[in-house]
Amino acid sequence: MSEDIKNTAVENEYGADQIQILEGLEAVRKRPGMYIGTTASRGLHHLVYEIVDNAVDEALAGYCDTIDVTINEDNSVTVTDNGRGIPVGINHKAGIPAVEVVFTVLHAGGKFGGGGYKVSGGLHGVGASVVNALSEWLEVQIYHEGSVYQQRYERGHVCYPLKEVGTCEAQKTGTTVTFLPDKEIFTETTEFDFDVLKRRLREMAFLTKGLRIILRDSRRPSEQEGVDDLEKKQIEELLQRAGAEPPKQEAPKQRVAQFHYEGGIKEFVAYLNKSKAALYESILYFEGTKNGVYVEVAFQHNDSYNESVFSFVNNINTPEGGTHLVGFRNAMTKTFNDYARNNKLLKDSEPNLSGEDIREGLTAIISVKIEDPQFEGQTKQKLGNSEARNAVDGIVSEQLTYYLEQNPTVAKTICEKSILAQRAREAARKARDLTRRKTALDNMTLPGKLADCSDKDPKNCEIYIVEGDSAGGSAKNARSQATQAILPLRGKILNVEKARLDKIYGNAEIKAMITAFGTGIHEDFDITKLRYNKIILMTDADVDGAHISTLLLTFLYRFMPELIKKGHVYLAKPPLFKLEKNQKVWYAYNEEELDRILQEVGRDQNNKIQRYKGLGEMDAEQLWETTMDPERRILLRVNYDEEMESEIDLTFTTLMGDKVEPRKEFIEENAKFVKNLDIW
Ligand code: TTJ
Repeated sequence: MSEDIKNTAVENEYGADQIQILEGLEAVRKRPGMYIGTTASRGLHHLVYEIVDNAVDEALAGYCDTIDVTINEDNSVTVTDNGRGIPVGINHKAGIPAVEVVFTVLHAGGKFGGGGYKVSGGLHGVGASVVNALSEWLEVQIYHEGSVYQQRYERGHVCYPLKEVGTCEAQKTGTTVTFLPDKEIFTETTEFDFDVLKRRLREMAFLTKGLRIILRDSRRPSEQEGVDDLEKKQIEELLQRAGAEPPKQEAPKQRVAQFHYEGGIKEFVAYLNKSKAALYESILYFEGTKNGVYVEVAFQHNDSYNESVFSFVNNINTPEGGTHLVGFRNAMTKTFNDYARNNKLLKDSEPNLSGEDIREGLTAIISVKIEDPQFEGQTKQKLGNSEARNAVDGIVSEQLTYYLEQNPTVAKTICEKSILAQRAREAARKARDLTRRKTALDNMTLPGKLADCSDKDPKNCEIYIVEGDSAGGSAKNARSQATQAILPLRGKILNVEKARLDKIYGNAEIKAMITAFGTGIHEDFDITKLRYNKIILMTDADVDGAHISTLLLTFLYRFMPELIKKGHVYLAKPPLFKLEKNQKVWYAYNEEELDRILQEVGRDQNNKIQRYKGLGEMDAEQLWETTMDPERRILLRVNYDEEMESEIDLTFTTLMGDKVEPRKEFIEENAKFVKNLDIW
């Protein structure tokens, strides 16, 4: 092997191939967006996933059981696996070591080894060479047959031919890659967010049973993504309300997270259901290979009314579903109807259970691994392979039928829940038809409480959803009447996580929002009918306000997710402090800002500082100046990170669910979310 490498050193001059390689990586640097989507924070984190995906492939092939990811002090990242090691021998086609091909030739991933499923080179998979091209420097070490090999690259350029740099125990094998993202490319930020990496790596571990993934943050505590002082105060407040002791002040320590799930997606379902009451103890799990598609499905019902079904192809979330999801739904509907009929749980006179009835309160993961996934649809995110539909349908139908026969108690529980859902759905349909007929007759009567704007072009219009009638009154006086509509809501709105459809449709506040927005909901949803370009939630800057915002967001998320996905939903940010001095007024939106202002104007005796507890303490003029004037206000746009949709679901179910313990834990872990609901 080292013989080969020496030869390479001589031959590795600038040939035609070499020039082509450099042109390829130069193209990546010229248009990074084409390869990683964005050079903002999300693209930065994609670099890590890209490298980790290669190690996960080695785990899927059965040769690696541990992956270690470390954020180093200089913000470079090291990924280590204990696989076979990237081959160091000469690749005959390229005339250079295979490892050099992996890091310098575009789309070289997946060409080695052959067979098996690869998560790298999947939907986002662009190959390790793209990471190399976008890194200030990248180093790889390979442990193989007692030797350690190494190569370094700078902005994609080879610094020296692959060389042997030392020895190791003969049995030790593996690959270590360290890279520093290029500040010339990632101009917005090169700072890794521990929590973002943690969420994705946890998901990867759930999806690859048996694999251990460790994440460490070796940066100095001050540089680690932390919780600022204001956030700390808010968490303490929330925790006290939840009945917990105030948190002890602990010395900062190196952050480490470790994920290892022998049960794989079965444990994923348990994790998603942890804040809910399960309807039965077991989590059903089916696995098999058919038509070359490896299928895993896990599910469990809970007592809620929502469907939380997440599908994956080659470990990548498919929020738009596709053939694998269709196969799953078909199998569920068919198998449960057959069972219910055969066992007389459903009378001959009664109609079939609908798929939705069976999926009420269902938490499920569908994960398929497929060698050549085809993605369709506008955003190329929907799985199109028809063999995936047949594989999932076949495996679930067969194994679920058997399971239900063996477990009649579970079978009966699910059927009974579905029959209740069927009846409630029927009642809801009647209630909805009534409101529909009424609105049709009244030519879309807008809610009485709505103070609408006069401009009729939705592009120019915004609607403020305001907590309480008194704040609503101020907002009505303050607004710019042409473009700003105000809809005051009374008190806390219905928690849609805990109510069935018929009750939800009967709720006045919810009906008011639905008619005001104009879009309809669920299957009737039509974004072209949206009457306002911005939907702005304006609540008090305290814990109750945050709770009301969360209730409103939960409603929007469950009933009109497109509004969030398309960026129409915002949170208004009222100021926390007002400072008066010599007839001049300043507003501060957080404590640091107040400090800064005090620094500027001097900390005098006669400073008058008012801490706003609610919107009601501001008169119309103040409300306009601070929170509603488009020139001066602060709006937080609510984001929807489709890549982590299971985490979003967990956020809502945890914050809105019945169980207190998971909620406390969640608030402690996700302080940032509580402060700025737009961050996940
Ligand atoms: C390919 O087939 C022969 C044996 O080695 C297989 C391989 O490439 N294994 C492999 C690649 N293990 N780990 C990697 C890898 C690990 C990291 C962290 C980064 C990259 C680009 C590859």
